[in-house]
Amino acid sequence: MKKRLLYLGLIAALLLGACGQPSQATPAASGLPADAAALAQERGLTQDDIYAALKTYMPSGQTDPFIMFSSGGQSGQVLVIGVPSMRILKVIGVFQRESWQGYGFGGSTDAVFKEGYMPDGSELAWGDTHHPNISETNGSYDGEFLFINDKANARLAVIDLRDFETKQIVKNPNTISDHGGAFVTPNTEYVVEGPQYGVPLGFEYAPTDQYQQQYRGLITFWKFDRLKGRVDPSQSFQIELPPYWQDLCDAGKGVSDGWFFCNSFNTELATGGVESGQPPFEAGTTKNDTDYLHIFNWKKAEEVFKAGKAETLNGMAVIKLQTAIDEGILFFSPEPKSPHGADVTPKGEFVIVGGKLDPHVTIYSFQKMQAAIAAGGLETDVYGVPVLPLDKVKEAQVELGLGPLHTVFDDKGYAYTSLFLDSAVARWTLGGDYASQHPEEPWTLVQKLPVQYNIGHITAVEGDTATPAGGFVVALNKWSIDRFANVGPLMPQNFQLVDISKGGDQMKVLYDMPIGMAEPHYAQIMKADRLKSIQVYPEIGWNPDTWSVDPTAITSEDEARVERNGTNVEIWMSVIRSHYKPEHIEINQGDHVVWHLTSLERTPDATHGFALSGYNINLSLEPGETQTIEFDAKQAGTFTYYCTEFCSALHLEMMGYFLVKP
Ligand code: CUK
Ligand code: CUA
Repeated sequence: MKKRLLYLGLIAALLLGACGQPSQATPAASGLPADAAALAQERGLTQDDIYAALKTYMPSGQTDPFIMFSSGGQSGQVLVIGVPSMRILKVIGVFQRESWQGYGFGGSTDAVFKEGYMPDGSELAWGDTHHPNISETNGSYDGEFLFINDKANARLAVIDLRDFETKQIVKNPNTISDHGGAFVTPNTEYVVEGPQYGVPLGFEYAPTDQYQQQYRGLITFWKFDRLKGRVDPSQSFQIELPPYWQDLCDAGKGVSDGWFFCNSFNTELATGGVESGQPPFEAGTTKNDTDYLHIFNWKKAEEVFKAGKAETLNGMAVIKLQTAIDEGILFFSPEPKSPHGADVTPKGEFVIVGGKLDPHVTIYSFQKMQAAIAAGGLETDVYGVPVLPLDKVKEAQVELGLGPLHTVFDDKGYAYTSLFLDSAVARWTLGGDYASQHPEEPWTLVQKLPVQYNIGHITAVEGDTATPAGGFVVALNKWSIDRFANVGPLMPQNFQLVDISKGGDQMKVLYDMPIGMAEPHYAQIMKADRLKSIQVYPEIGWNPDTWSVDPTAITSEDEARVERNGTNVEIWMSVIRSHYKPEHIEINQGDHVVWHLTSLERTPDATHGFALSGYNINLSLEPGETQTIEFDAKQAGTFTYYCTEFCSALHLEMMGYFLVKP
């Protein structure tokens, strides 16, 4: 009994604490059922567990204050997750077809998907998404668009956050894999696709013994046309780079706006070949003590491109390496042991680089870079790129632990770095202007919080912008091992929500969220009130691709009809609870079919599906949406079409016959 009272008191105290204002907490605290305390006791929940539960629980009907956009890794998707409840809100098909969204199964999104095929038209049906980036205005998320790269095939996708649909995929014509994308400049002038593995430009054939002469790195600045909501390849440009493996990138902002930074590895120019007695890549690429931080003046590159000093290769403007050197676009600076990550601090004055085999993060000063460039007299690498000496540009090095990878920031002057080998989140203090924000010494480690296990990226609420919001960090852990029920040898990843609301060494793990589809790399967390998404399409007949009323749409059931012109059959179909009109379509085998479907619904969430069995067609028709499918009726027989969304009590009756006469 005594124990029970203790628990009750504890929960009440926690509730009061969690709500801040004791006077406002009365309904929950005073009416707390005794069985809650009994439950806590029965389950053996600790004080920390109860605190974590109260921090993350979202009562039914309440929505999360933050939205996380996570890459879906090799599933080619984007995951949308509410924070702090860690509930999945949506899975967006990007580089793979997503039947639940009707993405890539017959409607206008087929064209989006096909845009991303190889230059010769070969199909690419999957992708490896790494880094989602929300569009920014003045260095802060504006909630309008989301971009993500496909590492596997060097592609970039544009998602419109009005309806959370993928609107565009561009295939990079001059490289075959990418990594340091998709990173936006502070006003989303460009979406940058950094490279990864060196290949000859245009991924033409060249033997690996020609590596130094013929292989190259390449960074792409895709121009974003915000009005059209699309990338404009004709206004985009690339910069040829030495064939080091450029890795993670970040855009300068604030004082460093106009500049761009990428870490790299393999300055050894290793080409592998373990099977013929060469050192394997893992050894060959880690011989040198340093690799090169790549420092780009992208405003200068833009000027050079606009002045016509770029060459055209496979339809893309490429600023050649020598031009980049001559024009002062590209500089290097040494980075310690197997660097990873390049993260710009909120005001833009420092770049932080991790080191997979170095226990430090290295902090580069943008101001010192500028001074070193201005001073001149720089040595160059073997390709002639000027190298800024590390001791001239280094602001500090902080020893954090083993395997520092990525760094994000909060509103209290702390930085948070993922430690892969240590399986920990390091909280440390920034110096410079940030020093006044926290009581601790600048540039010192404050806390190492164990996470489970092997954290890759780390993300914080608006933690990579000019205006970090603090509150939470999410550790994107690669291994989960023993954290969840055994679902076989392919185990989930583990997202761990971490409370960073209190200063000093008081970070705490709050919640484990299994990710059961692939390996997310990066995620961004945005304040939910920045979203301007729509609930229903603005007008009946809306084409989500053109973002306007489609000329083929109908506005009432009276206009539903079938017209035949020779062997061409055109169908105008209305869709509303709970019937299609027409319900019979009778055609001849071999006819060419153009089928327009319009949802006449105006009620939020009154979505209908349209599955045409045997023809590999499935649409999702959201309220007001119009879609057109086009195909040849090759198979004769009796086919059914039906609604795949449980839209009403008579949803099962929402069907029709597609009769194809032999
Ligand atoms: S990389 Cu995955 S942990 Cu692709 Cu951003 Cu560093
Ligand atoms: Cu419409 Cu089910």
